[in-house]
Amino acid sequence: MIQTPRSSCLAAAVAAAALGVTALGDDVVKQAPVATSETAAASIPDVRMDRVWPQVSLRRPVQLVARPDRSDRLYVVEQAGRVIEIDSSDPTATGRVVLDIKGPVQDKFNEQGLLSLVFHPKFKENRFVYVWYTTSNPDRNTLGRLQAKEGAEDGIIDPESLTVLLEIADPAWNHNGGTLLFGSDGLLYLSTGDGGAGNDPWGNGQNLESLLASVLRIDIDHPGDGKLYGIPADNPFVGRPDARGEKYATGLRNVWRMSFDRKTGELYGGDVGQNAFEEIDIIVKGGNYGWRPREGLQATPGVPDASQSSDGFVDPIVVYPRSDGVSVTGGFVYRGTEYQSLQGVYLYADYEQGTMWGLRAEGGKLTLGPKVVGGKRRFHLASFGEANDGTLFVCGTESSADGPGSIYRLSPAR
Ligand SMILES: [Ca+2]
Ligand SMILES: [Ca+2]
Repeated sequence: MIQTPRSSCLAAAVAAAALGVTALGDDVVKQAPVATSETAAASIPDVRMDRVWPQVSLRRPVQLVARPDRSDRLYVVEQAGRVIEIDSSDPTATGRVVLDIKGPVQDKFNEQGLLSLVFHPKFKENRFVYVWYTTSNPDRNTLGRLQAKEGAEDGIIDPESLTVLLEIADPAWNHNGGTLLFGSDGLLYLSTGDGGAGNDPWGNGQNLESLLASVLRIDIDHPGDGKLYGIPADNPFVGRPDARGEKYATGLRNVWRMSFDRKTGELYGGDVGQNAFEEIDIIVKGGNYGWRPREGLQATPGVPDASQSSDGFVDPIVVYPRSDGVSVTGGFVYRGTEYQSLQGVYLYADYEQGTMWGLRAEGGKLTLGPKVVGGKRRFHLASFGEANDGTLFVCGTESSADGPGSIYRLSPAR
């Protein structure tokens, strides 16, 4: 059953009512069964959320990352500037603090803090991790590198090793991106926000000389030109005097979460909207995603360069309006081997409403969905996370943005 984003919430409520389930109650939102004529490969299953590691105490968890060389270790980023390590083989794990950089991290306003962490693909050899955070005096968005310890202190990340690799002046407290990822090309990808405020008042979205409102791609292993990183020669704007070579894609308002599809290498991003539409984008090299002239597929009201036209802009593969949510949390394409029915489904959610959707796409085009697959009412779904075996999790807070933090494991509902 294909549902449009606009109708999906209502359809979910109707379907839940038909099943005798209280729609949008505290429990996982139940869905009507998919049509039996659909094959597993061409359908989208409902998704259940099972609470895991309830004894780990978390404050504002915003990301869950797998340690590449230890499949039994998950790292959870707390927004204030801590990282909690969980022994994922132990259901009664309590977690341990492996990093505390609350000092340099500025966590004053809702969208500030330690926002992302990524392990170097060769972490086992070099012990490097990278962090993206906001800092103050003056306000900056910052990419830092840290090193983890070995031996008896294995897993502990040394705060004294913090080295700042890149800083971007930040004109406002909101819209700070951002996800750090390594591509299969070994390069570091980073999403930045447009700077903040409303209507992109500094015009960063369409300014190729700004590192804001972008996905950046840099070579962390080969520094050069007086920087602590290198610029890949095949980045799309390299050699242009009117553009920053770090830019990989532009015209993005605030990609909070993005991920690579392990199988296809496609980069999926959830670009948080302003007053009207949230969007999911497949982010390609040199792509311009239209902010601020466009929000989703519409001309942005109240800006001088508003444009309905998609000329020169890459359209999102999915948008959803304010009636369905207010802040998109981009997720992952499921590529684990445990659940065949979820294979190839891209999951994403709304941070405020806790609704979760699934879709299928091929070659950058939507092929099925989106469909409401579940979620949890009043759960603030900050991030999805992917274990080394492809198992997907979500983390967030209960009841409010400052409520108790929790983690759920995802699986097909039946
Ligand atoms: Ca900002
Ligand atoms: Ca856009």
